[in-house]
Amino acid sequence: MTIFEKILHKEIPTTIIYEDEYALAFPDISPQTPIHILVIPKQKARNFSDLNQWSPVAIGEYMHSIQKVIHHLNLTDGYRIVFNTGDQGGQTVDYLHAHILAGETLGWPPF
Ligand code: D5M
Repeated sequence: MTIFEKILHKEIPTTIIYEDEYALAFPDISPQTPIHILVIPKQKARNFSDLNQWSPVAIGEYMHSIQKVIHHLNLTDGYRIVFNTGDQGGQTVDYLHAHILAGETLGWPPF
């Protein structure tokens, strides 16, 4: 079981920023920006590519939850959403998660 599934099953404590039927949001343990929140789906997926096994409705529900987290955080000055995917994408935890990065002006390109 991945660390994020343990968080989802409340086996590892975290600070819950937002939770609904479809997703859970909590702070990244190693923040890269002043605001750095992770949003994981309650339905299991290894990464963004695995979403091809989900229905469009289920994908929409997860995206809607991410949107609600952003609304809850009141990120009126902007933000970035990142899905690191696979080895070259920099994914280190094999459970789908959206990074929400905010709180300062972000650089581009991101490498
Ligand atoms: O991002 C995986 C992210 O997960 C990375 O930024 C650290 C974070 N992380 C790892 N363990 C925890 C716990 N226990 N709580 C909160 N955040 C955590 P990736 O896109 O896979 O590189």
